[in-house]
Amino acid sequence: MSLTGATRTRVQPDHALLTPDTFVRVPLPGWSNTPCIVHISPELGARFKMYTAEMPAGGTGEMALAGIERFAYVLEGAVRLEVAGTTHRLEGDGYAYLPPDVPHRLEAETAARVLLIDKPYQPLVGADLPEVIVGAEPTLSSTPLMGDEALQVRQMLPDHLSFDMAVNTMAYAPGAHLPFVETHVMEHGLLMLEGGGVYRLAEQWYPVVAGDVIWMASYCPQWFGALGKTQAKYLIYKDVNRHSL
Ligand code: UGY
Ligand code: MN
Repeated sequence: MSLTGATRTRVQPDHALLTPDTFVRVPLPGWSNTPCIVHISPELGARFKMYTAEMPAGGTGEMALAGIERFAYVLEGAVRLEVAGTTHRLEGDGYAYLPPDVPHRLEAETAARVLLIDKPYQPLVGADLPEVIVGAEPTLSSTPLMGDEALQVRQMLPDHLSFDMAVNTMAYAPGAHLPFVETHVMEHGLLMLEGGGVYRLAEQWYPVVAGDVIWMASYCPQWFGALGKTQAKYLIYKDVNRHSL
C-alpha cells in the first residue's frame, strides 16, 4: 500500500525499470486460472514480451499464438511440461526453450512462478528450426566475462544460428561490474534474481534489487555494478544472430 505515491519504477523511451510495488496482474489467453504480470511488451517499444505467470497448483499454460517462440524459466515451485510427446519436470531454476508452432503445455504441480519470454521467431534461410531445449541453470558451467572471474556468465541456449534469442544469467561477486558502458544493437529484458547494485541506463543511475525488471532498448547505454555483501545475479534476454534488415 503506497501512502506517498513514491516508487523506483521509471519508464523512458529507451529503457524501463519496473519494481514489484507497481506490478499489475492480468488474465492472458492460453493461461488457465493464472494471473500474469506483463513486464515488457511491444506497447513499451520492445520487440518481445516478458511476463511472469503466477500459477496456482493445477494452473495450466499453452501457447496461444502462431509463429511465436518461448523461453520459460521456473522462478519458484514445480511445473510439468508436456512437449513433443515427452513430459519434463521443471523445478526452481529449471528452464525450457519451446520453438514456434510446437504445441506444449505447462501444468503447475505446486504453486509456481514462471518467467516467460515470447517473441516472433525470425527464420534464417539455410538454418534448421531450433529444437526443444530443457535444462537447469545451476548445472551449467559458467565462463568469466572478458576474463573477469568476478563476473560469471551462464548461457542457457545453444550458440547456434538457428536461435534468434540468447538467455543468460550473469553473477557478479560483490563489487564486480560490467567492464564498460555497453551500447549495442541488441535489446534486453532483465530480471534481477539475487542481490542488488546500481544500473546505469542511458543518462540515469538506478539502485536495483532482486525482483526488479529492466527493459533496455537497442542502443541504450548500459552498465551495472554490484553492491552489498552477497553476489548480485540477473537473467538477461537478448536478440541475436539476425541482420534485422
Ligand atoms: O550480453 C550482454 O549484452 C550483457 N553483457 N549486457 C548487460 O549485462 N547489460
Ligand atoms: Mn548488454
